Amino acid sequence: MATTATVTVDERVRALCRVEGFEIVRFAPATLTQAARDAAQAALDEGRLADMAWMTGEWLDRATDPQRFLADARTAILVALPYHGDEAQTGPGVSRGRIARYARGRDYHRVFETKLRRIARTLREEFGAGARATVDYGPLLERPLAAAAGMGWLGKSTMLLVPGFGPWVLLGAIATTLELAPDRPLAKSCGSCTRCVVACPTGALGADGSVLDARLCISYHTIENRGPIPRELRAKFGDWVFGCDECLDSCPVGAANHDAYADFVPPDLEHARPALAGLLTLDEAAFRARFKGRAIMRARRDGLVRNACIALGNVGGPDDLAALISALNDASPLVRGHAAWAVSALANRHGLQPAARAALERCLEREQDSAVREELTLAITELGTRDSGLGSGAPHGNSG
Ligand code: B12
Ligand code: SF4
Ligand code: SF4
Repeated sequence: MATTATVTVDERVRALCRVEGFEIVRFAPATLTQAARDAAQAALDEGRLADMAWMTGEWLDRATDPQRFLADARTAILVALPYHGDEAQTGPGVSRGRIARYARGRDYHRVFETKLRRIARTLREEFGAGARATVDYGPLLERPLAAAAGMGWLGKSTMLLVPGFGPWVLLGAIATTLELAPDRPLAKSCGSCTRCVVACPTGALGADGSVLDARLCISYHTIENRGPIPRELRAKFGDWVFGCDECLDSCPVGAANHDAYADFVPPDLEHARPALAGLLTLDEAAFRARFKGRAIMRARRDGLVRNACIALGNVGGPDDLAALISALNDASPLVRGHAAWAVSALANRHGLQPAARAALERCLEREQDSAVREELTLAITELGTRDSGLGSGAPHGNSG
C-alpha cells in the first residue's frame, strides 16, 4: 500500500509534468513484459524493422530493458502531447503533397526534450533520484510502456490509442529510481475492428494485430529509407511525401475534436500540404533553410525530393511534367532515378507519352550512373503500358 509520503511524491511528479504542458501523465513499473520483448525480437529477426540501421539487436536489448536505460530504475513516467487529426483544406490549381500530421509544426523531439530535461533535473535535485529522459530515439520502447502505464492500448495499427485522443498523441518517457505508485493498464482493445488493416495502402499491417512490416510501410520509406523506394510500392504512396497517416485516419477511436498542443499546429498550408513542384527545386541550402526546426529534416534533401517525385507521378497534373523532366537533371542519382519513374507514371495518366519518351531517351544517352540508367530504361519500357486513363486527370484527385 502506498504511504502518505509516496503519494505526495507522486503528486509532485504529476504536477511537474503538468507545469510543462503534459496533461497526460502515467506511471508504470520500469519493466517490460516478456511478451513485448519477444514481439520486438521477432520483428527484428523476421526483418520487419527493415533497414533502420540503428535498431540493432543491441539497441532492442536495451530498449526492452529499462534497467539498462537507467541503472536501478523503478518507474517509467510516460507523458504525451496531443496533435490534430484534422486535414488541411487545399484549393484548386496546385498539385500538393501530404506531410504526416505529427510533422507539420515544430519538431516534437525538440519540444519534448526541453520539457523532459527540466523534469528529470528537478527529480535529481529535489529528490536525489536517478532520472533519464528520452523521446523517440532513445533506447526505450515507449508504446508498450505507455500501455503498461494505462495511458491507452496497443491498436492493430500498432499505435497507442488513448481514450479521447485515439492515435493522435506523441510520447516521451522518463525512467527514474523513484518508486511511484503505478497506474493500472486499461482493460480495452480494438475488438473486432480492422479498419486500419484494410485502409493501409500497402498491406503493411498484419491482420492478427500489433504487427507492422516496415519494409512495406510508407512512413518508413518516406522518412527512414535513404535509398530507392521499391518500384512495386511507388504507385501506392499516393501524395505522401513525409510519413503516412492512413492507418491513423481510419481509426474511429478519439476521432472527436480535441485541442492540439500549440507547437504542433501548422502555421500555414505549405507546412501541411506543400506544393510538389516547389519541393523539386530545393537544393541543399534551400532545404535546410525551409525545414530547419522541423521533423522533415530527418528525410534529408535527397529523400524528400525523391518522395516528391513519386507523389507527382501519382497525383500531378499535365502541367507538372516539365518540373519532373527538369528533375531528370538533378545532382542526386537517387532523385534522377525516381524522376524517371514519375515522368513515365504521370505521362501515362495524362496521355503525354511522346514528350516523356523524348525526355527520357535524351537523358539515357548521357546518363553515366548504372542505377539511373536502369530506371530510365524501365521508365521508357513502361510508357504506355500502365493505367490507360489518357487525359483523364489525376486519379487521386489532388492536382486540383
Ligand atoms: C521505429 C519506429 C517507427 C518505424 C516502425 C514502426 C513500428 N510500428 O514498428 C516507422 C518508421 C515505420 C514508424 C512509423 C510511425 N511512427 Co514511429 N516510432 C518508431 C520508434 C522509434 C520505435 C518503435 C519500435 O521499436 N517498433 C518496433 C516494434 C516491435 O515495437 P513497438 O511498436 O514499440 O511495440 C510493439 C511490440 O512491443 C508489441 N507488443 C507489446 N506487447 C505485446 C504483447 C503481445 C502479446 C504481442 C503479440 C505484441 C506486443 O506491440 C507494440 C506496439 O505495436 C518509436 C519510438 C520509441 N522509442 O518507441 C516511434 C513511435 C512508435 N512512432 C510514432 C509515430 C507517431 C509514428 C507514425 C504515426 C508517424 C507517421 N505519421 O508517419 C508512424 C505510424 C506507423 C505505425 N502504424 O506504427 C509514435 C507513436 C505514438 C502513438 N500514439 O503510438 C512513437 C511512439 C514516437 C513518439 N515518441 O511519439 N515508426
Ligand atoms: S503508416 Fe501508412 S503504410 Fe504504414 S502501416 Fe500505417 S497506413 Fe500502412
Ligand atoms: S482502426 Fe480499429 S483496429 Fe485499427 S487501431 Fe483503430 S480501433 Fe484498432
